[in-house]
Amino acid sequence: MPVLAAEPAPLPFDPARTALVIIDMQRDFLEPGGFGETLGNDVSLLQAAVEPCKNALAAAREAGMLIVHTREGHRPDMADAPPAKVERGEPTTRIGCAGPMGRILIRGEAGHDIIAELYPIEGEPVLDKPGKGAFYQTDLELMLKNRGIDTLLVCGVTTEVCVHTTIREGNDRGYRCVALSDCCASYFPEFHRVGLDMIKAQGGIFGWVSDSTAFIAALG
Ligand code: C5J
Repeated sequence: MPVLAAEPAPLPFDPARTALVIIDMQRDFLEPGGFGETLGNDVSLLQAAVEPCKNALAAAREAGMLIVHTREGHRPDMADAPPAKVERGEPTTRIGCAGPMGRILIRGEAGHDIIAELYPIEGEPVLDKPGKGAFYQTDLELMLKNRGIDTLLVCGVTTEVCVHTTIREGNDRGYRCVALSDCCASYFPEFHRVGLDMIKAQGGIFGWVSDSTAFIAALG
């Protein structure tokens, strides 16, 4: 069985029981001119994760692993958007408002879609999630159960929000969850660094941290 070099300890994993989960690599978060940049963020910080993610995705495809893509967003009628989520932030840049690439975080809008570099191919499920975690109000757990998955390699943005929430949710459900550090990113480098430290602290309190190079090397 391949062994993934990881912290706090190496992790043996069976590729047939491991899923690559790519969180919210959406145009609005990553592209210049998108919603993230409109809020004053430096999107180049997120762009740094694209190439490593591309490499991990290619290796996972080659290995025949389950690959799941997620998108954060809501129905156009916003019936699934909790008022407590919608009412935050400046009134003109809230969920559902007109943004540079369509309505912000609304399904079907250009900015809600996944960036071209990591676009899903046929057979790769795309989960639309209304929350930060990929398990909340989605059929992710059912998909993983049906495939006998026990390990999740998690990539995407942002490290401290949707990646973290997904890893915490997965850990509580009994999955071995690994953040691939160079495939994740944050608008706040300090949050990225500390977010990864938090996962692997105390003997791996809710997961492991590895990177794309170690993953590709483990697959041989
Ligand atoms: C994600 C967010 N994807 N930061 N969303 O992390 O609101």
